[in-house]
Amino acid sequence: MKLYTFFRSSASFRVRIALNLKNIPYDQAPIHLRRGGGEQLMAAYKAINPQALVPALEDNGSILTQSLAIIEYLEEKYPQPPILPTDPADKALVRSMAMVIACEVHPIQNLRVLNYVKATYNQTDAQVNQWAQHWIDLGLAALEQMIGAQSKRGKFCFGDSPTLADICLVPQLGNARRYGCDLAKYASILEIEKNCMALPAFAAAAPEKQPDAE
Ligand SMILES: N[C@@H](CCC(=O)N[C@@H](CS)C(=O)NCC(=O)O)C(=O)O
Repeated sequence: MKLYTFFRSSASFRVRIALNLKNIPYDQAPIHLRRGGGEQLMAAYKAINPQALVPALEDNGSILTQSLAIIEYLEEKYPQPPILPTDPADKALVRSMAMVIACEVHPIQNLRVLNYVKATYNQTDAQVNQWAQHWIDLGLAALEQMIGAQSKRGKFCFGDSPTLADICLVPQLGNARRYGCDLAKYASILEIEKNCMALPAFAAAAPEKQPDAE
């Protein structure tokens, strides 16, 4: 299995966590998102992922893109340990928490979006950071409320073992700090992050632990 990844990419971080949780060995093919204008934009990588985004996973000659699709593929192929609950309502809840991050927050503070906002609307770095902070804050506030509102909260977003929700949440917190968000008001989220990072699967997937880390 080969993961096209960038150490600082939070979507790649998600897949690295899932691979580690399931003890799946894999090789890394680093794609630098800034070097030379961005290796993701080069023809060689666009042949792998026409969206010019990391991650992409190569397995048995197939190339998979979109971190959530990749993680669900891993969940089906390697069901142990599970990262989704079995009850349909619980599963929908975990997916909805994951999607707060993956569908609503992350896409609008992604590198290409921020670059576009900056260049097209002539914004300063401070203004662009403010944009990122706004959307991250909105999502984290909702997630903090969702975590507190359900009865199955344990050490993690849902229950006492990590799920897809934690896999999406933890990498997003790195982005939140990078853009200067104040996380102190999210007590549950910070406690969950601490519990996740105590697990080797999360710790080993962290950006600074990757071979391409700068
Ligand atoms: N929805 C995609 C998002 C992938 C994505 O946005 N990746 C970012 C890094 S976290 C990227 O490759 N950005 C390159 C760019 O913005 O040019 C997924 O979950 O895989």
